Amino acid sequence: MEQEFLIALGSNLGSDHGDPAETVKAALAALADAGFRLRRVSRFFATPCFPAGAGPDYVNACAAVALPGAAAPEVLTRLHAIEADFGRARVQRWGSRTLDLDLIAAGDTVLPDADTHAAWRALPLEDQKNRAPDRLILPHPRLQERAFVLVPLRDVAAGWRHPVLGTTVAAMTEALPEELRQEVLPL
Ligand code: PH2
Ligand code: MG
Ligand code: MG
Repeated sequence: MEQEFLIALGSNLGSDHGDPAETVKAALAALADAGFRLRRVSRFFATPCFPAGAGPDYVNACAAVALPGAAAPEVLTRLHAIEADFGRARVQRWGSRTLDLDLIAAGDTVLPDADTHAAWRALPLEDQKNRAPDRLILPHPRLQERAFVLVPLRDVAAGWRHPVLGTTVAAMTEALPEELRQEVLPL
């Protein structure tokens, strides 16, 4: 079967396409225009900015997509091109953004290798703020902690199993503290 890519979409500033929700909607159209096959798209959710107080609330969503013949690096290149089209400037880590497209997973691919993946997963929060990987790490090393990723992801890939942790999206979502899950509100 074709590899399936899981993508997280987010905006907390809006863009030429409109407010954050309209921007996320336009981004889905842009993905299709760029050759992605949108297999499943989640509901849109309003989510408090992480870290708290660092900016306006986000609109987040997730999509399960295919890009025939492409592997993860090519997908990432296309996501960055769409972000640039939407006026995304990479100013500050975790800063506000017109459009953020994150590659969360590529089937059961682990990149660059299990040890490096474990090291990034274990990175303390203080270091996370200052250190960004210069290589593609898959699955996304923080996915299991983030309600704004997991709750939308559950709409499109509840049964996807994390290739390192061995748990499904449904189980990872259930494992989140209740108060974090409840902050993620369908629009
Ligand atoms: N993305 C970030 C930083 N903080 N907070 C929310 N709620 N949603 C996001 O998508 C998000 C964030 C960096 O990409
Ligand atoms: Mg990003
Ligand atoms: Mg992001």
